[in-house]
Amino acid sequence: MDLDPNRLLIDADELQRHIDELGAIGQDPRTGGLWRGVYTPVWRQAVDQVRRWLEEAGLSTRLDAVGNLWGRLEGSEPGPAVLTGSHVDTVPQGGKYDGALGIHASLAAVKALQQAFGQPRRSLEILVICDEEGGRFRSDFWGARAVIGAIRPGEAEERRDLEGVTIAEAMRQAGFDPARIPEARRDDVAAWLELHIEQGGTLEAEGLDIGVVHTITGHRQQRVRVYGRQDHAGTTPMDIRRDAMAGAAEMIQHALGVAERMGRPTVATVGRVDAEPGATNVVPGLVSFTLDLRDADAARLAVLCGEIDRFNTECAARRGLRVERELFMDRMPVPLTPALQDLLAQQATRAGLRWKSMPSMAGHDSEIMVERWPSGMLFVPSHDGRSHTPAEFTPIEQVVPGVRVLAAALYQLAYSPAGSPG
Ligand code: HGY
Ligand code: MN
Ligand code: MN
Repeated sequence: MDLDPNRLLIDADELQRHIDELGAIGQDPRTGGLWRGVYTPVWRQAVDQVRRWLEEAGLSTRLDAVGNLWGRLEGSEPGPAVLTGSHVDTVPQGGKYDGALGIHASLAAVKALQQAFGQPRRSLEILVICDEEGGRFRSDFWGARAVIGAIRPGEAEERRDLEGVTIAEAMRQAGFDPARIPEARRDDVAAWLELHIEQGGTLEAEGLDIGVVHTITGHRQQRVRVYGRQDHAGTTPMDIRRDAMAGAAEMIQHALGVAERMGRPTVATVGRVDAEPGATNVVPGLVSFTLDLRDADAARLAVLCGEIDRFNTECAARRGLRVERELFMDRMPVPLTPALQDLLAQQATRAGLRWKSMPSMAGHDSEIMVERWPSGMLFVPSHDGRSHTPAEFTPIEQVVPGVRVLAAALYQLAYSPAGSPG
């Protein structure tokens, strides 16, 4: 049976309440920005709050071995489950829609389907992913990689936060056992769908309601360490210094310049710089900076990364410095499942919505899920194209159409006899 997405009852008031209530957990009162790093007390507070909402909706819940939260609506038939959801963690000073809106939308969609059609044929699960941003450990889609079984042995002991705490230690402090990480792997999944804010300005600028994501950008994240010679700021003449800051500054300017010269959609970002010893009157001996490099085209991404690596080596040699690179993430562009793109587009059309097929310059858990099972993503607009900032906002009247499309696609996958995810 073909479902008219506009006939589903979506509770917009409850949606807005959930956005605001979860959006208050981990909020900085000075800025309104959110910080929910994985395994921190506020992260746990947020997970517990969502768990209560899932249970109020009648779903059975569980936390898996890495702290992903699952809410399950049992299907009438045995077999693989249909998953939907997004991540509960945030970047530092983040907004209340990135990740969270996918969780709220999944819950609203499942509740609307349950109310209208009762028990699904296939089990429907909402997945609240523990860590997508890598904001605390630069952990490369930690939660989603655990679900597909792609966490390397020993990785939890290697990755550290800025205080030097390993993921393994943080897991134990939060009540999880790193030795059980492999138990988080799922092998009984039919499909994954994720609703997310666009985080860019295309949909709003073009007056569109829905984005259907065809490709998720290629993405390299690294820390560059520049070693020089620590010296006195007053007595060391400029011409004999081996100044790590002078080298790092030249490298940073060059990296940003390469992306500017390559033009859209290529991007390069230096989000953090640290200097040691970090005193006003000391020439730093070590400067480290993070580099986030992206392009939706693999060849362009290779040019960007290659040019930057070559320059950093040449600049260090010229200035008598040593340069090292620590890679946190190195991912090629990822196409999402065509059959699920078609399904989302079909539902958006059926709902009378204006939609377009588009790439995502943001990384998402869907790029990990699609390694193992059919996966699709839909976007709702971001006001002013802003995200990763407390200014992040999507008016509820632009959220509800996305929930309708998500619900209608989930209906096809989990209720309709024809629902084959492709
Ligand atoms: O950085 C990203 O694109 C995503 O928010 N993790
Ligand atoms: Mn994000
Ligand atoms: Mn996100």
